[in-house]
Amino acid sequence: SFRVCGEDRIGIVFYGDGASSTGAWHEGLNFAAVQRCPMILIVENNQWAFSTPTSKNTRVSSFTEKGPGYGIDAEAVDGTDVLAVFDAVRRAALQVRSGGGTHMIELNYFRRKGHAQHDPQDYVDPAVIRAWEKKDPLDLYRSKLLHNEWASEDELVAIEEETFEECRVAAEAAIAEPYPEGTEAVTGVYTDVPTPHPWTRSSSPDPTLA
Ligand SMILES: Cc1ncc(C[n+]2csc(CCOP(=O)(O)OP(=O)(O)O)c2C)c(N)n1
Repeated sequence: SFRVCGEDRIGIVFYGDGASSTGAWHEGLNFAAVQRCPMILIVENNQWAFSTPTSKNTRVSSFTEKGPGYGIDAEAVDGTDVLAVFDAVRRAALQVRSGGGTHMIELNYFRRKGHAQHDPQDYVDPAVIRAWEKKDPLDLYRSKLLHNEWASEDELVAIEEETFEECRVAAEAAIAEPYPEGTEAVTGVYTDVPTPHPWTRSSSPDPTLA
């Protein structure tokens, strides 16, 4: 839609390793490639698709192998290294902006929490979770900033406090807002097709009309 609207913008889509095994993903990828969508696909390879390990999710050894089959360039990067991720995304963005079409980046790391709050992650070896604690991307980046004297402890604490406060205010504002109307969910999805209302069933269908 950015291209249709003549906007000089690119899209960045994040999805899980598990999501890349769904049919819709493959159709979407082909469509994006054929349309040369100005888009970066970022697959978060955190080694688990909910409770399914990567070994039972795919036969490829790297999720980057899925890109070339659709004509999409792909590269893998250490997802715990903030600067490496920044560099890969910056290069991909330059390529996409110069008309190179859709690009894929695989971030390799580990999901240290459950799939969602309801998931206690009891199918993962606790020793593995503990081992990955040492590779927390934010902790590693913080250490790098201090080690290279790119920032002082005081500056980092000030940034953390400011960010925490910004998030707290934003969260409170969001919680205080009224729920949107259901019909708003599809507003702006289509440009020239009137949105059918209601877009979901509000009552059970009449079986005599089936
Ligand atoms: C279309 C669809 N199919 C199946 C599911 C069921 N499902 C919920 S979570 C999940 C795995 C998601 O794995 P991943 O994308 O790697 O996310 P992560 O576990 O890393 O959060 C699946 C298959 C779903 N939510 N939607």
